[in-house]
Amino acid sequence: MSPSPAPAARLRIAHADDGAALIRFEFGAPAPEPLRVACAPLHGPGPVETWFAGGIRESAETVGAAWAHGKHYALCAVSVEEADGDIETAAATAYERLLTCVRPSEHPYLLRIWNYFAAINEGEGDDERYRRFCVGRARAVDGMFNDPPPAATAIGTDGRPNRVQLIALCASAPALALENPRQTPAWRYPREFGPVSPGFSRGALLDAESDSPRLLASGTASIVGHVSQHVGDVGAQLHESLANLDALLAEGERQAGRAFPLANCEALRVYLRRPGDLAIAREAIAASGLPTDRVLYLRGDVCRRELDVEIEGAFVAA
Ligand code: 3EB
Repeated sequence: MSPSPAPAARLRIAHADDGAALIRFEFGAPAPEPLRVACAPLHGPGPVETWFAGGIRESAETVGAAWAHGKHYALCAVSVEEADGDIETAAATAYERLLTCVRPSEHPYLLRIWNYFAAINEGEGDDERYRRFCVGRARAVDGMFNDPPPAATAIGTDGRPNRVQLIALCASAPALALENPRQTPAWRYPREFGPVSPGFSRGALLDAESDSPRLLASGTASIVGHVSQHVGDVGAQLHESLANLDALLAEGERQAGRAFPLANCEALRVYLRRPGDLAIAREAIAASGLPTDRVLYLRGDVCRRELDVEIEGAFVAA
């Protein structure tokens, strides 16, 4: 008797174009579509990253919003124009709309959110746009959002300030939120990093009870405790970010009872502040044991101005 095929994973990520995807990220020049991200691709398997979640029961896209519902997972993407560069209000409006869409739906749990907007480091001190964004987000979210917060990324895109863009992976059941033993939880960052602490977890463990758990790593930078490391040295920053990723994967293994080896990376994004750092970054990634053909290098600004690189990715259990 031939063995029965393994049950299909609830989620699968590929760098190929396909209309059947739940989420189809497209990276490139600024454009108003809700899933078009204005981070220029620098190197990698292509400008499109697709997340599959089985059959799509319903999907729609309109001005400033897109959604798609599968069985276990859903996409909700919301873009809001910044009136006169007011990122705080735009962030609050975007999060209000996101929660209005998601909470009464069949997929009320936010597992992972990508936050994109231009000129993230513009403004000084508490006026920095990233810090204003954090204030707007904190103002708009509900109690469920922080208990615990989703895994996330916040990256500065190319172009001039015009809109804030949220792309959220939602689900019918919660994920297991992960923290990183090498890093202070972001919600406990001290006051020096802004008036409100950022609301995100370091990672999310999906389908932990199934045959194919997945670990989604949040945007991971060269931060140990709450302190930025290796300022001015992008190679050392990437090395430290990879050490943080290793620690997160080990934490996932502790919680899931399944290993998440670097070789099982399904997709990794490397955001570089300076395109000229590409060669150094590729060298560090090649030495890490990550599958280099699944790594997409993008131009993007880390929300801490002193840092030059951030990584995020998805890992399948061994
Ligand atoms: C950090 O560790 C880097 O504000 O949603 C990473 C992931 C970062 C998400 C967010 C910020 C966010 O603090 C920055």
